[in-house]
Amino acid sequence: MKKKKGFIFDLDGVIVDTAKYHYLAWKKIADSLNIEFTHEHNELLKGVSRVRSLDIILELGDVHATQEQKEQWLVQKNEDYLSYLVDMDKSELLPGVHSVLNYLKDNEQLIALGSASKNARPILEKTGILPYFDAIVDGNDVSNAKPDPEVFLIAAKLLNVAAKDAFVFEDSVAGIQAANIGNMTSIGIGDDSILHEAHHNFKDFTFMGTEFLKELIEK
Ligand code: B16
Ligand code: MG
Repeated sequence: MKKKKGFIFDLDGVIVDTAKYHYLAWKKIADSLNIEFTHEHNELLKGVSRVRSLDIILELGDVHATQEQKEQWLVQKNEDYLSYLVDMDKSELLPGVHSVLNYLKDNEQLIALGSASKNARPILEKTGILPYFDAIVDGNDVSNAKPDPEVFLIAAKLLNVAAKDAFVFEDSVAGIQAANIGNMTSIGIGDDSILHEAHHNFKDFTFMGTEFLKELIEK
């Protein structure tokens, strides 16, 4: 039998579109501080940790704050963000996600999550896809943010696959760079003009035929 391959999924922007909820929660903080925060600004926060996201927003408004104040905003932001997730269910899975997971499981491949989010587990539970994952690596497990490859290296290790047998699905530039630095195959999900460093790119999973997955499995 051929060696199993490792398929590593980013969460936000690949499995679910939580960026819209992150945006709403950060916007409340930004508004209260009179900092202009647009959807374009929100792009800067994709794949970035919660702590770093707050720093970016404060830098946008040239606002300086004590550590204590920052901690308070971080708690407030997360509570607000979690309130948007309360009603989350499988209807929030991005197009094609379920079919890809099913195809990989039907073909006995290994699946991991590689996300910067500390809220990853409840999102996988709510959308009903937790049982598909052989390993979960999230913001609670890493100390270095993407483009550092740490999150994907840990995921590959847990799946017991070599970097050359690991395939990473990512929607952020930093995530694609992290996969490339880790010597893995990067597959951009989204706009190929933004994700041009990826080895392969698809607008979303519905554009990725099973032929492509078959090729990766048999590589
Ligand atoms: P949390 P990903 C990332 O998820 C988001 O893209 C990013 O916007 C967010 O700040 C980060 O998770 C941390 O999320 O506040 O839930 O810990 O794309 O790496 O799956
Ligand atoms: Mg992402």
